[in-house]
Amino acid sequence: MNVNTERMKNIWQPLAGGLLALAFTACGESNPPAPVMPVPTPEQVEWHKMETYAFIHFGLNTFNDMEWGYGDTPASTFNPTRLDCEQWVQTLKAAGMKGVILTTKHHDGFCLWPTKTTEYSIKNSPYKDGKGDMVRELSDACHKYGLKFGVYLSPWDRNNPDYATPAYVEDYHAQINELITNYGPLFEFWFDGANGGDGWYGGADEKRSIEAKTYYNYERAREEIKAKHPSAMIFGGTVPDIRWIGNEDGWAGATQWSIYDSEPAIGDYKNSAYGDENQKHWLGGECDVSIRPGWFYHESEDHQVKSLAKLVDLYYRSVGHNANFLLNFPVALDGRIPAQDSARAVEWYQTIQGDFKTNLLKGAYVESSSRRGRTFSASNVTDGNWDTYWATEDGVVTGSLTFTLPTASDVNRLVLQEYIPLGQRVRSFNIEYENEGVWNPVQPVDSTTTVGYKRIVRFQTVHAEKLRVNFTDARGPLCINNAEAYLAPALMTEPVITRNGKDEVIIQAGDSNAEVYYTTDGSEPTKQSTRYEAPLPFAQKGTICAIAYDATMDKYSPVSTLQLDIPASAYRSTTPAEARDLVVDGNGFTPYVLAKGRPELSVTLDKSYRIAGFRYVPDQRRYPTGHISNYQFYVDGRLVSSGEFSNIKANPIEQTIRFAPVEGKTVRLVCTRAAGDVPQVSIGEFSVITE
Ligand code: FUL
Repeated sequence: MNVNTERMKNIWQPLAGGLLALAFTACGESNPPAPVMPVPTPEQVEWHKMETYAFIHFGLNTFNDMEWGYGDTPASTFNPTRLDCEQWVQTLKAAGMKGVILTTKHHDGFCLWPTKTTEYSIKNSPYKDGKGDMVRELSDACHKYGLKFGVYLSPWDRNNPDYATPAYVEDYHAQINELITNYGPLFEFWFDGANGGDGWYGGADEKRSIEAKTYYNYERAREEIKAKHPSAMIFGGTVPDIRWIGNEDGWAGATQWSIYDSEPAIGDYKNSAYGDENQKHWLGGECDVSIRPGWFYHESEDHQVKSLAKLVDLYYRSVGHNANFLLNFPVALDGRIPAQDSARAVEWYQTIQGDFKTNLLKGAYVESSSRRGRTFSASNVTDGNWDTYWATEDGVVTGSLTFTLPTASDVNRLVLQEYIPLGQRVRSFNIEYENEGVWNPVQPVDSTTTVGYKRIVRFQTVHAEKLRVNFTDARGPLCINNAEAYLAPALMTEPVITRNGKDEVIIQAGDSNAEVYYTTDGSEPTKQSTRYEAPLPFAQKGTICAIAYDATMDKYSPVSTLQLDIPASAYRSTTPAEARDLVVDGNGFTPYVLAKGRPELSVTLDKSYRIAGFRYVPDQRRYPTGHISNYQFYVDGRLVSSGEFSNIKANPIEQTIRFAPVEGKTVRLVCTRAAGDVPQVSIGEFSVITE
């Protein structure tokens, strides 16, 4: 089926539903509301229902401590010794994941299955003496444990000598065909959008440009994939079923339409976090994020596994914002998901389950402001049946649902779902609660705009006898199929520690009721440690550890740690001079924009140090000027390091470069290339690492 036929199917299916509705009318019931276009295919609806699934990044990069291999790393370096796909799948299952997507080939071109298209694959590695096949092993394990399986196949290939010519496109399509033919049902096919241009390309070692919209022939790929896997969702490319949410941080906007345009999809992700109700195509949002800073495993990030609080917050800002959550697990060199990552993921899932343990609307009495006949009555939103819904009459786009709780309870979460087979409608709503006969609005954590497949609203705990949801605007009659309310236990978030340009350490707790305690010697703080009251002067090297403590619940947050190198006051001057205050102020949101013709920053320190590396925090603003992708670093005029900040455009996290220590007083960071070849770059933060 081509894309257009498929889209016609989207239109006809709800219309066929309309015919069925006539039958209802004959029995004295009302018609279902007409669909509000666009609507999802049944396959897209099934995908929405998955909510959380996992990514696995594993390959040659793992063994070479890289994010974007250049395509020249020998296949012989791929050598996991204790590889166990069943361990991955058991972990992911215990973390509530419904499926897993494997990087079968990343940008370096190395294939994790014995492909016929290239020698750059697992068959030329020591793993199982070249007889291994990771795609088979993982798909088998998924099958065994009941997880769905999907593949990531990078279109950009830095190894293939034919890249950028028609011959590579044939190889690429042959790879797609091997994957769709030999490994059982796929739920998702991931086309990555990255292309930095340069690569090894069989020894050519050059930059190659392609026109991504036409070069890969995504339309043909779609037909081939859909012919064998009709329910597989296609991510990326020119004819996708779902869309990248536009960041690699794992969040979707609080206003989040599953509507967006797919032409031209490539590169047009500016408003993707929010979707656009005025566009033509149903494209649900997928939030991808790694459980660590990088997508691939790096020993240096062992201490940077995302905190429980961070992951829980991301759940609410992805699944709770009408998007799916794709959480990445970097597999380590031994071939296992590291123990602390597994434990964190399971702890995360248990916390989410704890938040949604007892539905306070179960058995509630539900009244609606109006309804569309008996079939579409308000009680449908609490009957646990996804396919029954409360609907309003044609032309009625506002309305309310009032729930009388079986017993008055404390409550701080509300889950709402729209019946999306008929389209996404709700534009805005608000929530009120009644206690002792008085109605008041709840205080939500973020805005109450769209609903879509699922909206979870977090609000400050209230004691409620009744709850009311007022739908204040919609694109058509309301169709709400589910409502649930919960009391989620408090989760103590770890404090955020920063040092500003005046060399003061500032520690902020996530919860305003919490007390903060800290240490400056690297030891774990408790409530017996020093209590944080005001900014703490700290013009020296050291380690600050802090915890939040809630005295009423006697509960600690996880510990946060900040390693501090030489103070801002040691950065005597910079060239350009105006950069100084911006790049050492501890705030990546206040960047210094480098001059166009001369993208470099020089820093003179107060004295000579043994310099062992540097840190560069890219511009953290939502629309950054640009990031350095390739750099040179000089100490006292001597070039000591040069290279690439891989994947910095999509994932602009702090970049740490280390080298053998050199004595020096002046350092210089030169941008030799901007990520995405933009005309100008900026620096959020810059600091040296001293021995
Ligand atoms: C990006 C890639 O460049 C990263 O390496 C990673 O695979 C991520 C999921 O997509 O675009």
